[in-house]
Amino acid sequence: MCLFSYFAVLCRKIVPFKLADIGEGIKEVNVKEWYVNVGDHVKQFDSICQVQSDKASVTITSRYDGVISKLYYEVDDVAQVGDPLVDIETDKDTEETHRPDESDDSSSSSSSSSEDEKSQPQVLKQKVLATPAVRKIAMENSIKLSDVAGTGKDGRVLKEDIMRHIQGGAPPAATPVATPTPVAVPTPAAVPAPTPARISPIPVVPAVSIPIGKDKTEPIKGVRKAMVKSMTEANSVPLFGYCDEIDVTKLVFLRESAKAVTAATGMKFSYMPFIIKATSMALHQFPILNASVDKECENITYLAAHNIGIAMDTIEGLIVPNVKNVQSLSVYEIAAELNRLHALGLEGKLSTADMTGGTFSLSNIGAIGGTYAKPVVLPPQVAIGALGKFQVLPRFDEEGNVKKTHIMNVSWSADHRVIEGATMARFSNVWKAYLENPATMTIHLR
Ligand code: CAO
Repeated sequence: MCLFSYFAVLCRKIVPFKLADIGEGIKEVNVKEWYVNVGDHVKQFDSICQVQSDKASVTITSRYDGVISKLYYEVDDVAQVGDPLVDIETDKDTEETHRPDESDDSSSSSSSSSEDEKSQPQVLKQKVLATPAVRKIAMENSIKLSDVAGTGKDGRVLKEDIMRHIQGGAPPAATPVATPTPVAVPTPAAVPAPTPARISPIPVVPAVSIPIGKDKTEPIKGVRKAMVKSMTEANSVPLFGYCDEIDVTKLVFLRESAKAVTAATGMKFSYMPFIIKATSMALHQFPILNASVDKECENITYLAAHNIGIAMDTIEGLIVPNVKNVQSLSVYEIAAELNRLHALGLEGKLSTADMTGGTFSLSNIGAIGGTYAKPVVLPPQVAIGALGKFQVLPRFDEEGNVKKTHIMNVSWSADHRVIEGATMARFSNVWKAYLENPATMTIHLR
């Protein structure tokens, strides 16, 4: 060994790089994806790995320059806060320049895709970009990710790309990413004549690979483990259920116009932004439904912000991010925020802030199918609504003639310890009135 390398070895030190406290009382996380391998050189702020807690997905970034000498976990393993994630062989200089305001723990950043892409080390840029969930689908279907045309940011392979690959389709032309920029409203003549809403086909879900004739037991992890906890807690709440049918014919036509107006931005404009806004407007009259109760149900807090949680079906399981301060947002702003949450949710990249602080929830199970449901309130919230699918059905008009109508069913559940059935029914009537005559929502516009 030459004198220089001998000296270099002497100066190097192996530092166990620990998983820092992520906050929100999170004690453990699932390791979702490694961005480094043993032998890789990392710099401060380079991404080390992606971890998933029951609240959010977080990118762990390095605090040192050095060489990775050990990974403590495999993908899908559970890592405890405070335990080492990796060993990094650092040199003395690096150690002295590391971020001064932190202990020896790892640093974490709530992920936003753009930040992630910037901070990912060179090794990541050379491989096919995809979330672990997408990799799993590819593996289960014996598909090489490099054979799939990725339509996500920087060529990231999305779930839709895999599905399309399975079905043998070509990738669609690139669509611009939705941003909440103001839209030039076209003249009435430019808006195409309204047509009835189209219900999207149910996507093909790839089969979970279970060997034929053999049982398979696996640990419940990540988002599904969080569901075990939250639903067990929810089960202690006595629920009151209330259902109704809403004539959404006018809303269907309004949505078509909104879609036409915003089509140029590439933003998806579903029924949800109107439904979310109508919920907030009805909550104004029933603040007890936008409230939280303490564990023993001794106190109720009426909440100022209408942070409406939206149940989202993702490959990792059910998540409920929330649109914050709906009371101050326009329908357009709600649509933009919903687009952002939906995109991040499908990528498993929602931040802790997006996932916490919800005050009331909606579950659009009708996007998948069905009419009525039995939603479960998410404590400490006190109410939730489930929406059925929009259906074209015959109904009678005021003269007794049969007319073609768009119908959506709603199923409310409320914490019956603090919410009376009559309150839920009155709230539902106000909400229904807004949705059946969406023009009435505009009289509250500022
Ligand atoms: N009936 C008919 N069509 C519906 C619909 C409904 N209830 N809800 C949505 N659609 C339509 C949309 O309008 C859209 O149509 P276009 O392509 O013409 O624009 C299409 O279906 C796709 O909508 P979307 O699902 O992408 O968007 P969304 O804003 O309506 O819903 C979300 C977003 C996240 C709520 C939904 O995708 C989802 O995940 N729903 C499932 C929720 C769930 O699992 N609940 C159960 C919780 S308890 O386990």
